[in-house]
Amino acid sequence: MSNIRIPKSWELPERLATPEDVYLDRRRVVKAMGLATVGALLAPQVGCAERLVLGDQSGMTTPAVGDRFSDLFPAKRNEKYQLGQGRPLTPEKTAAAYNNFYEFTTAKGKVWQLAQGYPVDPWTVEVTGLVEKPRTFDLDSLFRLAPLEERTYRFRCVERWAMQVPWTGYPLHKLLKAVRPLSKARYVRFVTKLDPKGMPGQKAAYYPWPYYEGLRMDEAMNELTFVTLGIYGHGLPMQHGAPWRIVAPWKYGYKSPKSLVRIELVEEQPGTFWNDLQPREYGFFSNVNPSQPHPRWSQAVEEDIGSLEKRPTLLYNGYQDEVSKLYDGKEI
Ligand SMILES: Nc1nc2c(c(=O)[nH]1)N[C@H]1C(S)=C(S)[C@@H](COP(=O)(O)O)O[C@H]1N2
Ligand SMILES: [Mo]
Repeated sequence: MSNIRIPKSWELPERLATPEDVYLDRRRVVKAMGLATVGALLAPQVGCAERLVLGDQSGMTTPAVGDRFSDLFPAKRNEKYQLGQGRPLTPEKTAAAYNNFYEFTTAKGKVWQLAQGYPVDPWTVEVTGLVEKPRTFDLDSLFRLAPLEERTYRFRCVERWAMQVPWTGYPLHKLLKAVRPLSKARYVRFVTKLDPKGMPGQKAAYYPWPYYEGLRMDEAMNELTFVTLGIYGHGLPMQHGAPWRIVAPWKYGYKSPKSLVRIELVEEQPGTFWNDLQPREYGFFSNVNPSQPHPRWSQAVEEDIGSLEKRPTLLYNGYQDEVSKLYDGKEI
């Protein structure tokens, strides 16, 4: 749990309150700059001009692991995972230039530049806790643990933007089975990279770094939950969470942590970064649900970051066939 006091949303004028952010940050900005300039700085996050990518885009989509695993890409597409309803694939550069990765910056349009060149090789992932065979994976054992496949998934951020991208990887249950979970293990806790020297956003000390997340064991073992090593047919560029991340496409995007270094199998429900910061706004389960509004905005509609089309949000982001069996409707 963090000990920081987060000012409540009613303590700031509504127009300064932006999604998935901490008001303390705003207050500092307001104080430092004076109110007049703040409006321009805090462009609305849904439908904003940040998506226009200007200037030099070289390296924007380059895999952070370089060509080290290029023999594994592109992986064969698993046709079971269709976008449905005529949804188009998001253009690669649109997805690459509009990111949430607070370790680098809260400015979505700048993450790719600040993240570019971040070193991810060597990298290790410790899988530990309530398991028979705790194990530390290096990049080779992680990338080569199971055959890679490509899946096109819908992806929905709690801030209402949505995209459709092809991820490459394998189901998380393959990684978890390799360490033999004990029956006592009921939750999985994910811990990501801590490096305030290399990740400029981690200098913002009021966030409880490193970013951490969690899933219930049955959610982690679900076929959809994906160890994600690539996107658009190649390794992940840094801004998408290289060298690897989780993708859980029926949940809001913050449940898909990037750049993981440790997985712990635990008995009790673990804390999560956003739930600890703003428990009123971000639950543990955080399943996409059009009829469960966020305290500050409706979730009924989403906006596609590629086409800018607005469309109805789908329960479980459209993955109800795969996941509704996990829930009794009370989870938030
Ligand atoms: N480590 C880490 N993982 C993270 C985040 C973050 O700030 N740090 N942001 C989350 C949020 S809010 C979203 S919407 C997705 C965005 O993924 P993308 O930038 O690849 O689209 O990453 C998630 N994973
Ligand atoms: Mo998000």
